[in-house]
Amino acid sequence: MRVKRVVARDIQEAMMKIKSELGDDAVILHTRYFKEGGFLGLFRKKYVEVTAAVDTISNEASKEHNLVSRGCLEKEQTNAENGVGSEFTEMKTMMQEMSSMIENFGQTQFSKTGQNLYNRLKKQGIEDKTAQKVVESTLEEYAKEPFQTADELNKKLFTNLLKPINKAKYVPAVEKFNRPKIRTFIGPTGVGKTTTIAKLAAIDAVIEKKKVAMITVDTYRIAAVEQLKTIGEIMNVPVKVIYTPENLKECLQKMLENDVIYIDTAGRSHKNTLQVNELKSYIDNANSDEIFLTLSSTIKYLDIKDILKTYKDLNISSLIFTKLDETSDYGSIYNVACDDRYSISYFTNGQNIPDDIEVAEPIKLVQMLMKEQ
Ligand SMILES: Nc1nc2c(ncn2[C@@H]2O[C@H](COP(=O)(O)OP(=O)(O)OP(=O)(O)O)[C@@H](O)[C@H]2O)c(=O)[nH]1
Ligand SMILES: [Mg+2]
Repeated sequence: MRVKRVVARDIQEAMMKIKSELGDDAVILHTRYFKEGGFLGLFRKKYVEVTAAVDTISNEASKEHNLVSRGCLEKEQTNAENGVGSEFTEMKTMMQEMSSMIENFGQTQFSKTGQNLYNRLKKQGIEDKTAQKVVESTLEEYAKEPFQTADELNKKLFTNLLKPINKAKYVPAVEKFNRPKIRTFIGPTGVGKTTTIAKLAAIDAVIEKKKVAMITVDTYRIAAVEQLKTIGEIMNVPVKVIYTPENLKECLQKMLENDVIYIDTAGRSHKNTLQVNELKSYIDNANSDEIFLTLSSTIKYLDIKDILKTYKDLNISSLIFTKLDETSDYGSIYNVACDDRYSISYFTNGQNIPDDIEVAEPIKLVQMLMKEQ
């Protein structure tokens, strides 16, 4: 096969050139119009570039498809696609394979079982790559030793879902002998920071009989101070209100007799850098043992990623996911758990204090993911 590329002022001139170079049997492979030359973008000339080929093996076949004499671009392309020799057929097959590869790029082709598993994980909002890996390892195990029942398949899926998130298990900070453990809660507005503090403080104070105190630096809303004071009164736990970061440091030094101190902060939009910086100055003065970034499980994964980026310099110890009772898609939590940088400490699943909170065991997350809806 001989291939030739010519550039001309118009299609007729191009055809003439092709004909004289490759003869009557040439087949047009590609046509492109472009502009060139001129001055400051003006007076640019229009050209046509034609790529053609002649099949040196099957000239007989190519004669039937002589395109040059027709001078019609559309027909030329169709005939080129129909092919005039084995090389053209081969080329066409390759092109088809390539375009299907491009279409399926990033998505492995699974068997029917694999596809069902994959769809199930995607429906939960699990990221593409992760879902593929989990399904691949489940299918590999199936290939070695085919499972007999759906139950067995589910068990394998369970183990493979658990593997990447085992690292997300939270290890609480060790209790101090001579000074209180300080636990600070930050996060976007309305996610349930104050309610979560109330739950944990109640467990510590009422069930574990620890000496607990609460501090709020959320003085932007009167209701926020009132909210924590009311909770404190019910649980018989003292509540301090702090107005400046320096004030926080002094206050903490006077509270050394406590076992645990909970610090509540104002909800901050991750899009407001000023607010996040102000929060940072409180954190710098708190010398916290644990900083919990509280997130609602109803937040979209894309937004969660944004929030994590904004809070990345705040020395987060662990994440808390609230309002699990308000969603049935746990994929975003799973995606975060797959990220080595984060551990997850608690899940909350309702408004009841202190009942609706549990330690975020990775196994619980997989159980929720696997629950048929
Ligand atoms: N369904 C459900 N509601 C919850 C949960 N946790 C908190 N809430 C509710 O969410 C609302 C906001 O809770 P708060 O604790 O005030 O949230 P916050 O993050 O302190 O809010 P700001 O201080 O305004 O940023 C309240 O109505 C809570 O009862 C949960 O796990 N499930
Ligand atoms: Mg609050």
